[in-house]
Amino acid sequence: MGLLAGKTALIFGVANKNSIAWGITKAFHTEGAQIGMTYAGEALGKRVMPLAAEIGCEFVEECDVQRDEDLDRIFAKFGERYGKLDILVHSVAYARSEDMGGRFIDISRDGFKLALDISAYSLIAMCKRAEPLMPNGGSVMSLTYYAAEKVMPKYNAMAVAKAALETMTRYLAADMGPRRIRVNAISAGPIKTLAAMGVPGFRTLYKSFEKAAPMRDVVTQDDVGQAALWLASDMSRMVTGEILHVDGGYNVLGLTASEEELRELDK
Ligand code: 0WD
Repeated sequence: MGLLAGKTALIFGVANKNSIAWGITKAFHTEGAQIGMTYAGEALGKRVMPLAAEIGCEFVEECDVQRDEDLDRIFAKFGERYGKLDILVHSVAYARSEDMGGRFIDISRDGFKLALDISAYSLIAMCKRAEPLMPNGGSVMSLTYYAAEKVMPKYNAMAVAKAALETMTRYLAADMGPRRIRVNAISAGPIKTLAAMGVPGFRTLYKSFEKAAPMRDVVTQDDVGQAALWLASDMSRMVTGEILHVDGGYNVLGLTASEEELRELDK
């Protein structure tokens, strides 16, 4: 019996086979969950449909998380089809390129609103619709990044969105806990995905991460998938409101130096 046998999961944010959400989807599928997937826009649909077919997923819906009517339709349809929802995954983020990079003080009002709406508010909108489908409790999770905690070059508007997402994780956990619904976030180390490649300087950041992280390795979609599996399963039944770092320990460092640079300290 799989860890998620008998459970249903709705996953937002598979764009292609490199998406973190796809790593999570594969892990859930292997452990027996019934999975529903959504994708943003027709172009991505072409990439997502074959992936859904790979795991025999029959619930694949187009969804722009900025549109309440899309969310209403998807949650209603999921409820009709499966009767309940056990696991909700939010793996969605967007900020305009001009609001990632450049100077922080140049973020526009509209760009700020857009990044916060898509990358953070959407989690509240999803939880609101998921709750009635979780009468026996459930597990909600989203994806965040270290830029919410410490200044990372270029993240600007996205960093603020992630900070909101992390605070929301705690408030949602407190709000939904009495209904046995847990809400957590995974703070993943840098992973080469479509969204990440849009971050100016991502390649440089990616290389320096591997050299400095205590585990001396990069994080993969599958690493995040395994952590998500734990959060989704009953093994984490009393864990809520947490930001779980899946980053090879990078966030504990005060000095992020390569091994070479660390050797310099001995001289
Ligand atoms: O290094 C990384 N890749 C990290 C990503 C490190 C730590 C956290 N994350 C987070 C991201 O910020 C995001 O919240 O993980 C989540 C998933 O991102 P990803 O897997 O890195 O990127 P990607 O495969 O591109 O999926 C994000 C998707 C979008 O893809 P594109 O590339 O088209 O923006 O979010 C979706 C879309 O599928 N998305 C939307 N979905 C519904 N409605 C919308 C929208 N309006 N906008 C973007």
